[in-house]
Amino acid sequence: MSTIGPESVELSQDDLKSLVAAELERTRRRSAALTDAVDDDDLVEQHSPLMSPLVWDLAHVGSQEELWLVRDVGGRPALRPDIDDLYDAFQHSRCDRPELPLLGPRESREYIATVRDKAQDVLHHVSLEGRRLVDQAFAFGMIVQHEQQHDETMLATHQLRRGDPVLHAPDPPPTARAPSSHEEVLVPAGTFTMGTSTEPWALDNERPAHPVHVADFFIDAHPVTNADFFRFIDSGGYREPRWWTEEGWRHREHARLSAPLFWRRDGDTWLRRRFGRIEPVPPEEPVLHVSFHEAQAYANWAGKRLPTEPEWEKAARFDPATGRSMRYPWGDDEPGPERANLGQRHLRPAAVGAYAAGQAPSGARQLIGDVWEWTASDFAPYPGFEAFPYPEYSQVFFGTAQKVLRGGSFGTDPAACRATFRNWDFPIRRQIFAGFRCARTPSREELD
Ligand code: AVJ
Ligand code: FE
Repeated sequence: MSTIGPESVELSQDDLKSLVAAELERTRRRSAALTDAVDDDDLVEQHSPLMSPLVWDLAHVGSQEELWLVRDVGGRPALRPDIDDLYDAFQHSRCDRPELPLLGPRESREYIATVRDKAQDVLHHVSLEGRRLVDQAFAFGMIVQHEQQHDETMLATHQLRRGDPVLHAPDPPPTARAPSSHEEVLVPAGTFTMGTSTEPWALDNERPAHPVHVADFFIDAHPVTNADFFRFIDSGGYREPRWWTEEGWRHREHARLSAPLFWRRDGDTWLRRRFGRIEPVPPEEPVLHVSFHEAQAYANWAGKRLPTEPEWEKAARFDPATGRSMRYPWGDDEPGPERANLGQRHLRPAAVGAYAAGQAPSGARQLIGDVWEWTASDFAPYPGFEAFPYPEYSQVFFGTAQKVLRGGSFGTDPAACRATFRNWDFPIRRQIFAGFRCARTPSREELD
């Protein structure tokens, strides 16, 4: 049986409820680990104007859980209607949150524990039939994913935080063979099914399933590595406006970008800071902490481009043998440690060439996990999109301001990651665990 989502198989209500209860608890252990790792002063401190204090994320996940599970699904009275506004992400920007009269660390922990007890009680008593919000435990799955998304945000706050290391994890398994940096795979032209109408916990922006025709394209077999990026830097990539879009170059100049975030030059080597550790940048790892603009400049320099969202998804889940789109590159089974680097099991991406068991039919690897991958696409609704259950999750972000990222990072939990999952951010952002791979359109001769 699944340990992450209910899949599309029929589970009894009791089995589905035990699965949900376990997922809620597993997720809470991660939130606790991320917030217990530092002291109270650290929890209320703002480590970067881009981020909330950790204590805000903590109470915010409880607040969303109260809103959706306790009040809406459960129809129970509000616990703390007085704090709704404090933890409404649309009322206060991240940089203003430290000034709010937030719950302190102890109050926040008590609040989320009280909400959780009520939510588990609601789960125990509710019928998971008859209402779209609870069908296949959707609202519970949404709240699990929401907390996991904030856990990844808190992990990004940890990465920005100064001071000695407080998080620890083993390194990913070593890779048997380092692939060449020019490996690409050809995905032949044709129609595939993009998005999903059947994945029970898929969010509104992943729906509905719809056919998309994609022309022939090449896509890199693995993400662009630090070694690749050294070459871009060494050949003047950050000094030459011709590789950048106008908007990208303006931003590069304004923000004075000259290397990925957290990198520092030391003599003739690059060092990076990673969760409080200073270390040489490993050449064989996917490049991390680059903006969309840097990714795009690199791709131009390399004579390539970023993949569109349909290209990325087709390379990641289309199986030409059956004509089906799968839940993951390797099939429909849940991710495990041998298939993908997810869930903060490691505190870094794995070297490229890793996770042979996670390879897609296209031949591409490491599509799921390791680093989020910037795509060329704006965040837009699929044909037939319907906001559900609230427009503030996706709909208000549709437009040209946000670029889509795919695939999840080492900090993304499996519950919040699948081949249809869509993430988005501003093209200047670098604190997220983002890298990229390139694509290109084949020439006539290459297709003959
Ligand atoms: C999907 C990661 C862009 O964190 O901004 C969390 C998820 N939405 N709370 C974000 C989200 C509401 C969202 N991203
Ligand atoms: Fe949120």
